[in-house]
Amino acid sequence: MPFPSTFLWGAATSSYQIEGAVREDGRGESVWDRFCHTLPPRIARGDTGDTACDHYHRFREDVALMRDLGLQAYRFSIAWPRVLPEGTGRVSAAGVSFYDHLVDELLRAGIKPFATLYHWDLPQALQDRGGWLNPASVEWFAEYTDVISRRLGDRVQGWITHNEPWIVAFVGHFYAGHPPGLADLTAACQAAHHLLLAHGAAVPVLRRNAPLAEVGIALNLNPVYPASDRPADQAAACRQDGFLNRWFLDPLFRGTYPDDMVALLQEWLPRIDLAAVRAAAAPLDFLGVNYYIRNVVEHAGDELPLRLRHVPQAEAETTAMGWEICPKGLTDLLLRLKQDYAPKAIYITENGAAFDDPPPRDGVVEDPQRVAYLRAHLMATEAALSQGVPVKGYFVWSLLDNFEWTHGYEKRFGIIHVDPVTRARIPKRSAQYYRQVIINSAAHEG
Ligand code: IFM
Repeated sequence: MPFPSTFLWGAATSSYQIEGAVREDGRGESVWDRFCHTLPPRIARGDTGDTACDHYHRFREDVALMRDLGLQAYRFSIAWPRVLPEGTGRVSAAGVSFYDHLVDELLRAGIKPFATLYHWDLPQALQDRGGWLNPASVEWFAEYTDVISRRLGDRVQGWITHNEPWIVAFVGHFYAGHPPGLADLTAACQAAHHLLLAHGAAVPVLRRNAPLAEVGIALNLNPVYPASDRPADQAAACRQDGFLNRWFLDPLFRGTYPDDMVALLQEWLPRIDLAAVRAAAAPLDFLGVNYYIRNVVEHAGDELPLRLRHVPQAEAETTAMGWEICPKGLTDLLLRLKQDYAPKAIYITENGAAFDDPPPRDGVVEDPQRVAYLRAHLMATEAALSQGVPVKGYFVWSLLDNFEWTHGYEKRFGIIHVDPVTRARIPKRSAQYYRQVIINSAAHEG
């Protein structure tokens, strides 16, 4: 696979999924701490992120593993409640120091730090003030961005404002699957709006505090295909694309919400000044693409608001999450992004798969399905690259087996196995494969 020598090879994680140490060094409570500890249990097996991968104590070991893998970049997220335990105001020196040390350790290992500001662990103190439904969340986020980027802006080379704001808005406020656990479409649209405005407020702060860094956002994007060429199915696909993809892409790249979706959802948008979303369109250095699945949809009667049904693909291979494996969807998505939005650059900020791996044997975990998955998706990335899509790098999700939100530790996405009891790390065969890809890519350029 002929990737350019400048192509950046990385891996990604997030704070709540790996750090643990949730009550140490003055860290404040996050919405995920509260969600995990609220009865009845909403997480598989009653798991929590209390200890997770214990990365807070083992980060030096983890950076050494990254260096052994040949990683060139590492995408991690910053836990807002570790930095500002109450969400605003008082800064925790110990919390900031943790990220300071992590960044220095990465740089010593020759690995570029990419920091995500918000990967879902909102301080509970801010949720108690309305969370993303409070218009003040825009200023809260700008304040937090200022505090942490002043401290790390001289060394962190890539900044990502939000990770998957669609999930925060809609899974958190409409499907009730994540905190704050609401089932209210109006609230979800308001949360999405404030997330977009918060992104728009954070970008100039990052420009000021980290003038040499690249700044972007990471979206979960799903290419959507109609199940047939019937006009009703095509319209359903267009609606689903509007809901999942364009609701964020259009504000970020055009400064407006998509007209067709505003018309469809207007009943749920009463308190939103839609025009204000132009503030989300601050120019970005890159778009982060998190790709896992495509959607195949058909029209499903007239129930509101989206009027569609997902059509499972009978022959398709799936991951342990039940997600169809469709590398071609990634190529299609990248080509479409270039054509419709022309981002300056794209990083694949997440891609990877959970499989039911066998236990370690003789110091390795054999995970041939993950190797095949990665190979196919790297080829799909290369196919887009060779057609002119400016993909600059790839971050495998994930470096470590970690806390997969409501699935707890049952679903394992890591290229490094983490023992659930001892937390010992064992690189899987896929880690060896990825290491070889990185070596070959460098060799290719001579
Ligand atoms: O684990 C998550 C991650 O936090 C966000 N993107 C999808 C991953 C797999 O579900």
